[in-house]
Amino acid sequence: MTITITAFERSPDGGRGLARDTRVRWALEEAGQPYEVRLLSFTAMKEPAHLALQPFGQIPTYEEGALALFETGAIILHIAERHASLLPGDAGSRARAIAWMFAALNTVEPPILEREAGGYTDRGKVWYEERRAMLEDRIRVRLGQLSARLGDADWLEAGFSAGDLLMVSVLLRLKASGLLDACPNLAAYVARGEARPAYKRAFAAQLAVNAGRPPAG
Ligand code: GTB
Repeated sequence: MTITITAFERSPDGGRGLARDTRVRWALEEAGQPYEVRLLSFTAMKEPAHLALQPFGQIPTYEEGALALFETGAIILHIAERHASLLPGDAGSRARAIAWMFAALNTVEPPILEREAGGYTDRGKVWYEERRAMLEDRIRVRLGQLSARLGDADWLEAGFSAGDLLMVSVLLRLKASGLLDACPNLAAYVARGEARPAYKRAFAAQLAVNAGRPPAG
């Protein structure tokens, strides 16, 4: 059955792989699952046809026959549940990998998103620097905790899973910030994720859409 995802027609990041279709592309590549992409303008994302798939007018979405999904966590869990390369078979290990998926999205990503969003919306406000410093402290705390847990392991549990896929995707958003430098094992963890052939294919596919085009916005 054909799988179709949606992505920005022109990503604001100019193809740096930060838009969330990249994580879905990565999961599909790990699963060896071919997929098609429907590119959307910002206008089309807010039109009824897309809102029927994604109530918040965002990308990515996932369509597979009669099934339409939104939210990258749900999409990646759906893919992972069907592919052993993304979730272990043993029930306990599987539950642990899913816990890391939630940890990436609910515990690690929020302050990272807040910092990033503030960079667009809050610059020039009198409290901007103070808030940014506070958010960076929160990020440092989470990175320190994650770094302590990862230690010198390659992945968060016994082998690579959808939990690592989401955690690396979240940490990638910090690459340009320098915040990962304090935790060399996390920087190496991110590099290990980026070195996976499936990630490289996903990154190249989104870059092919955006290369040579100026960032939107
Ligand atoms: N919780 C949802 C999910 O995980 O699926 C969040 C989806 C989401 O944030 N989608 C963003 C979107 O559609 C694109 S990925 N935004 C448009 C809108 O809300 O109107 C977030 C994103 C966008 C751009 C960059 N960038 O250019 O660096 C990075 C990340």
